[in-house]
Amino acid sequence: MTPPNHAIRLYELVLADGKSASPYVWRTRYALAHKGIPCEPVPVGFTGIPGIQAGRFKTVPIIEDGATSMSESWDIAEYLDRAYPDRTPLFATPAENAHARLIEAWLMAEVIRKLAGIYLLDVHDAARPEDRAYFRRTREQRVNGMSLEDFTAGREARLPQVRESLAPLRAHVSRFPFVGGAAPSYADYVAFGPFVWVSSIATIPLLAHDDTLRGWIERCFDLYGGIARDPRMRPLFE
Ligand SMILES: N[C@@H](CCC(=O)N[C@@H](CS)C(=O)NCC(=O)O)C(=O)O
Repeated sequence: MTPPNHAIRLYELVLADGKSASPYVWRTRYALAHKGIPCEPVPVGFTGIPGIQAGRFKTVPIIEDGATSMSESWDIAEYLDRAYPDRTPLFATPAENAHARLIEAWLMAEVIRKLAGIYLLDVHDAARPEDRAYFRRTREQRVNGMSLEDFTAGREARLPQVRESLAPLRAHVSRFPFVGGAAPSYADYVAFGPFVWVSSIATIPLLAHDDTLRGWIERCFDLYGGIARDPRMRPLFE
């Protein structure tokens, strides 16, 4: 099948300054670029999501491709391979899909929770003003009613733990240029999304200046013409 002659519409979660911040949306942006499929980004804030297709979807990314629309980043990635099988595959084998899911499971269990304890208030402060009350209410519910201020208090002292939690990724990319080995794979996009997210909102850098993750992070930022690079990004390294 030839690539679509239309762009796939992608709803992106944007901050007050217009930057797209969601790590899940970034997976999809990279997935589309990987397959060489044009993308038409549509900015939306947290409170704008229920206004898309009469509230059919709860989260972004959401794509619209002709008559097909869907949310959920994994469903989207698998759909793209099904719908555009002649484009570079995201998952050349079922094992690639399974391995990328392991990367996600590790990140969710070991890294993302720790990142939330450092950056949740920064996300609130960077969100569109009209989204802040919603963000605060829903996220404070998720952390057992703690205020975002209390949840992130003393965060500098927890930076060493979150840095340590990235050790498996560090070990892997000191051996291979990408999580996928010689070339970037969907597992790279899953692992890289949180770094774009942090760069979008961080008021303290996540990583030490000499962190060996830097090479891989810069390689990911450079992919596909530097789609995630943005002069408004905040420092990721001390
Ligand atoms: N399982 C979903 C998760 C997506 C997700 O959590 N998106 C967040 C932004 S990072 C969202 O849309 N949140 C909407 C809300 O909080 O109301 C996926 O993989 O696409």
